[in-house]
Amino acid sequence: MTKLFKGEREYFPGVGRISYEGPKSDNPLAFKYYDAGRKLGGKTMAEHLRFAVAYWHSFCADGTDQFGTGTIEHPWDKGLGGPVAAAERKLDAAFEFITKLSAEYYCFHDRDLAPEGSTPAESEKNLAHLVELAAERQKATGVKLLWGTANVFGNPRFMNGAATNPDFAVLPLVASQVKAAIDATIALGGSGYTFWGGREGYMSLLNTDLAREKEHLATFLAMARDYGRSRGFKGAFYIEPKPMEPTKHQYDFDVETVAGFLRAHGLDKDFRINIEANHAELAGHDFQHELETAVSMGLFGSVDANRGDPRNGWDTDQFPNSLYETTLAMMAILKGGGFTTGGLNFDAKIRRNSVDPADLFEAHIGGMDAFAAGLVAASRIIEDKALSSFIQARYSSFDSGEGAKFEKGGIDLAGLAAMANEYGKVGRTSGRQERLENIVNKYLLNLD
Ligand code: XLS
Ligand code: CA
Ligand code: CA
Repeated sequence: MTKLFKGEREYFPGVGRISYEGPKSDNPLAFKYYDAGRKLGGKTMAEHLRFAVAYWHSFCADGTDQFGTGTIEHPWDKGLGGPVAAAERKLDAAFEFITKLSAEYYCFHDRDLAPEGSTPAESEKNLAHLVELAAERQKATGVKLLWGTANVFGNPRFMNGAATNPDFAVLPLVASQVKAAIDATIALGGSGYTFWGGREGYMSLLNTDLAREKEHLATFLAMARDYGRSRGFKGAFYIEPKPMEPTKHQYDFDVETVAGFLRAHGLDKDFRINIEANHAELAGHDFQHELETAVSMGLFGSVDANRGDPRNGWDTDQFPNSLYETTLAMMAILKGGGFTTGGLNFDAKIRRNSVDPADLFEAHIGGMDAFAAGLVAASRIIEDKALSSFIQARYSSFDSGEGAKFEKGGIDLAGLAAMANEYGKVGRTSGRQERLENIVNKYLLNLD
């Protein structure tokens, strides 16, 4: 268990360490289901779930949207000194929050941790300074970095793209940020480094050389990979798919698209996929679909745990709360062998009218409980072979005889066609979807 971080000032007074009180507890600041040390299949809940707090939503965003200014006041933003001093206070607030929550990991963009300076050199200096302080706090508490990333989408200089910008002059600036963010990730012992291509896409094909931009992206990713490896980075590089927003079409559209891209450019050895639930929704897929697709291709890496709203088409980044969805997600993750470098990063934000500091705790507690419940249901479904025995039986005609021969590529089309008369009339076999759906619910109704 991590030690509580006590900075000079307490930013979340009145909230102590969040602990497990069980499903009957009425305490909004307690876990009802997430019991970090509880073991399932040889691993504790904490080891299975590897929860991370997202620095940007939790400590930087203030509720600003297109229609209004900030609503959430961060005490660490106010005080003496300039933006670096504010970043130092924010770091203390973050470590206080993360340790009170008993999360073990966090994730950041370079610009969340440290403010941009007036030159690239000054930006790098700011980041290096905050990294040094973060390393001290990590050491004092045992909190770890799940992954780092560079914000190469926010500044106006990236409005036409970052690594895919039509103007070469932008690329060195992208490189300086990515290089510094990789260095920061290595210095903090991060187990992953993420690329989310916020501006890597197009707004209109009328002004875009799509083929050239995709080549540039691959070249840049290979450069970043080579740099990280040359500096001793042993973790995973992740691509985070998102189909649209802010661009009309992003090159990292969904898992299948990213997998094709990685394989086409020989990047699939070093890169894995970081799957966000809300982005799956925007791509018109279920979260489970994206996870299963990545697992099926050996490319599963990490998860941005949140939810979207199925009734609208933008990235609402809400905290996950559906036990059904977390169960299906954990089934896919466990099927893939569970997390190695990755984890469940709450890339989620409280609503802009959730203005009390307690709201941030309650949001995370709900998300952690939802995934803990999903983990228990999923591991029992897997252990009991409640669904897998059906699936196995469903494909059993491929386990032996001509079916097995087909799977191995041992039959040609004419040979297969010649069997048509022998196989004769194929009967109707139920897919049993409703029964299987009821089975999933049965496990959810029997959580303890
Ligand atoms: C935005 C993305 C972003 C990445 C990290 O939609 O989710 O936050 O996770 O750059
Ligand atoms: Ca994300
Ligand atoms: Ca999102």
